[in-house]
Amino acid sequence: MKPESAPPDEPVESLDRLLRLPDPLPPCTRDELLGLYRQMALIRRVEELAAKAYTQRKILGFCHLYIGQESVAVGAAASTSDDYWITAYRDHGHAMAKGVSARAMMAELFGKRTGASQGQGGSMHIFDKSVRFMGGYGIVGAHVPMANGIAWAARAREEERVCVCFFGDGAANQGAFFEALCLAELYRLPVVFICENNGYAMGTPLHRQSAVTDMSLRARGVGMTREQLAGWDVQRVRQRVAAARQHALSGQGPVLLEIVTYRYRGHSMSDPAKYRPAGELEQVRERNDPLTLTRRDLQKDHGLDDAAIEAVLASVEEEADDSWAFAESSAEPDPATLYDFVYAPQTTSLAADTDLSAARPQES
Ligand SMILES: Cc1ncc(C[n+]2csc(CCOP(=O)(O)OP(=O)(O)O)c2C)c(N)n1
Ligand SMILES: [Mg+2]
Repeated sequence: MKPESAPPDEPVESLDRLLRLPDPLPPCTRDELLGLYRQMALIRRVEELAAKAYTQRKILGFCHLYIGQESVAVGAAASTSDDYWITAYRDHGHAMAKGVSARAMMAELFGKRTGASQGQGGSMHIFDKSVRFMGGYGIVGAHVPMANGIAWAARAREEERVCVCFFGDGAANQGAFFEALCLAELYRLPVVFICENNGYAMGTPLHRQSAVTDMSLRARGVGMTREQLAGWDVQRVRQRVAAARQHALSGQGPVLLEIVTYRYRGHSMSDPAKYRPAGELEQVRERNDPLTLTRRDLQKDHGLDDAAIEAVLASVEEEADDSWAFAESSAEPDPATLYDFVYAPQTTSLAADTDLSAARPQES
C-alpha cells in the first residue's frame, strides 16, 4: 500500500472537477437557524461596538471589520465546528463563529490580558487553540500554506478533521496561494479552501486585480475540485461547506470554494471606501444582507414573529455591551510577558501537543 502522503499515480483526467456531492445535511431546524441568526447578529453588533471603541482610541492598530460577510463564517462553522480553521487579518467573525466568546474577542481588541490571545495579538491575530481556531494572519496569502501543514498533521494523527482555510480574492493572486494549492492537491490533503470574494482587495476592485474574476477557476490549473456559490444565504453556505468537507475527508483531495460576498465597511477602520461606485453598497445591502435574509426565512419557513426576533436581538445587545464592559475592566498584560509567545515551545512528537483543553486562558 502506498503511504498516505504519496502522490496519486493517475494523472488528473479532467481539468475541471466540479464538486458534485449533493447537500449532505438535513435542512436547519427552527432552533438551528435561530442559532445561526443570533451568531451573525452578535458578530455584527460586537464589530459595530469595536468601530465605536476604535474612534475613542480604546482599540489601536489595524482593525478590519467583517460586517456584511457574517453568513460565510457562521454557515461554515455550522458544518465544521470541530475542524481546524485558519484565516487572514479580517478574523473577528471567524473567531467568534468558531467559538471565541464576545468577551474574549473584545478584550483582545482592547489589548487586555483576558483576550483570546492574552492581549498580545490584537485585531489581526485572534487565536484560540481550544476551539481549533489556528489564527488570523496579517501577511496576505501567507497562511494558506500553513493550512496544508495543519491538514497534514491532522491526517498523520488519524483525526477525522479538515483544515478550513479562509482568504480573500486579493490573496488568490498571491504566489504562496498557488504553491499551496498545487501541493494540497498533489498530496490530497484534507483542506477546504474558502475564497471569500468580497469584490475588493483594499481599494482595488476584483476586475482590476485579475483578468479572471471567477476565483474558483484557480482550482483548474492544479486539478482541484471546485465550486462557486453566493454567500448571502447562511443555510446554503452550511450545506456546501459540508459537501466540501465530505469530499476532502474521503481522500479525494481538497476543495476550493469561492463564496461571493461583500464587505460593508472600508478595508480597515482608516479607509473611507470612496472608491465604490455610487449606490453599490446600498444595493447589496438591500438585496443580499445575510441578517435580513435569515430573518425572512425564520418568519416565512418557521413562523417566528417580530417579537421573537426582537427578543433575540435584545439578548445580542446585552451580550455585546457586556463584552465592552468586560474588556474595559480587564487588566493589561504584564510587560514582562512581552516575548513569551514569539516562539512555540519545543515539542518532539506530533502527539505531544494534543491536549487542547488546557490551552485557553480563563475569563475571570
Ligand atoms: C504580502 C502582502 N502584500 C500586501 C499587503 C497589504 N494588504 C493588506 S490587505 C490587502 C488586500 C487583500 O485583499 P483580499 O485578499 O481580497 O482580502 P479582504 O481584505 O478583502 O478581506 C493588501 C494588499 C499585505 N498585508 N501582505
Ligand atoms: Mg477582498
